[in-house]
Amino acid sequence: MLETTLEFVRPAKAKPDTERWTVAEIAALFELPFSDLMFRAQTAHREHFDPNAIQVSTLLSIKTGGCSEDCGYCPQSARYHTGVENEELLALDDVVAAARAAKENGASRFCMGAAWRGPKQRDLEPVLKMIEEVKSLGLETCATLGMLKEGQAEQLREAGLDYYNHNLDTAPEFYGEVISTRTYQDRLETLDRVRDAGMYVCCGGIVGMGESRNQRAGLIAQLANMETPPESVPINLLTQVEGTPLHGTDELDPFEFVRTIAVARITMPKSYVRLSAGRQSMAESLQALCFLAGANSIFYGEKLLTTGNPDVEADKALFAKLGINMSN
Ligand code: SAM
Ligand code: DTB
Ligand code: SF4
Repeated sequence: MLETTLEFVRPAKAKPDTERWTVAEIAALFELPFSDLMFRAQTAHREHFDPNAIQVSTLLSIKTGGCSEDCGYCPQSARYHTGVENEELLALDDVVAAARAAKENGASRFCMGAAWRGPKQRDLEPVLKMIEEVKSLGLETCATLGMLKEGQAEQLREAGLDYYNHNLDTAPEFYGEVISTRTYQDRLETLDRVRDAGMYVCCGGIVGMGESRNQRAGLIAQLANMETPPESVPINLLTQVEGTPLHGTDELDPFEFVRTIAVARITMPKSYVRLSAGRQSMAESLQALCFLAGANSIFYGEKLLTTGNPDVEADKALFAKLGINMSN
């Protein structure tokens, strides 16, 4: 059974106590002088990765808007008036065409996102077909469809899904301020299902939602203390969308965002840390600091799900300036 303390919600499979990061230890990393923190992050990064290689994933919203959930940051919730319309599931041909274009632009992974609480069986069938087709193009496949019920992860795996994205979003004690329609434990259960089915886990969160530094440390602790930390850790900066409850939240100091990336890198040295939402509003210099802090993955392509992302030409130019290669 899942055990809950205020500070740490124990997943079914957590690291043994002796190997666990405490929230206090992680908070102490956040407190380091910036240069010392960056040095530690660089050292960890270079032990496990080519520091000049970045993995690129392209995202496509296969089912946009009209979501039943109340995630306070999300423009796709049907509860908020954000101008995002409730659309039908995309047709297979459109998804394949987008995946082909992503591959031509140099993406190695294609992520399909759906604004669902979780897939119903009749929703899953067409998505399985999409996964098969995208996989057959020679791309890695990723999907983010919400909570999975028993047996669904296995079906996704069978269809050729490599990664499943499901975020914890924030620390356990801040979570209730942001979402009420699903619990932290619900999320951990889906993550266990993904793991048990043999897929790679993509799991991270959002910062800049008004959480404290200690709560940012709490999110990182949850991720780093999984028995096997997620292979891919997206760190999203809240993209504030008018009409959502979190619109108008105080902006996070950019150095605090860089610190969060560095702390994720140090505590999860073998994971890909993805500089995710929020890149469009970041200067190139800030993105470069994030790469120095150990971010080695991005979303690549003009759109995330409903909001903007830098265009491919701008990213290619930035990579050329920094001597960064796109890795597989
Ligand atoms: N509906 C599914 C779910 O919630 O699991 C999948 C899609 S959902 C949009 C995927 C993730 O996108 C969320 O868990 C959240 O971390 C991130 N996200 C959504 N809106 C965001 C925003 N405005 N800014 C930053 N990240 C956001
Ligand atoms: C993740 O952690 N970030 C991506 C992906 N996983 C699915 C989504 C970001 C969404 C930003 C808001 C939008 O475009 O709707
Ligand atoms: Fe729905 Fe996912 Fe948005 Fe939450 S984050 S409202 S579950 S689409």
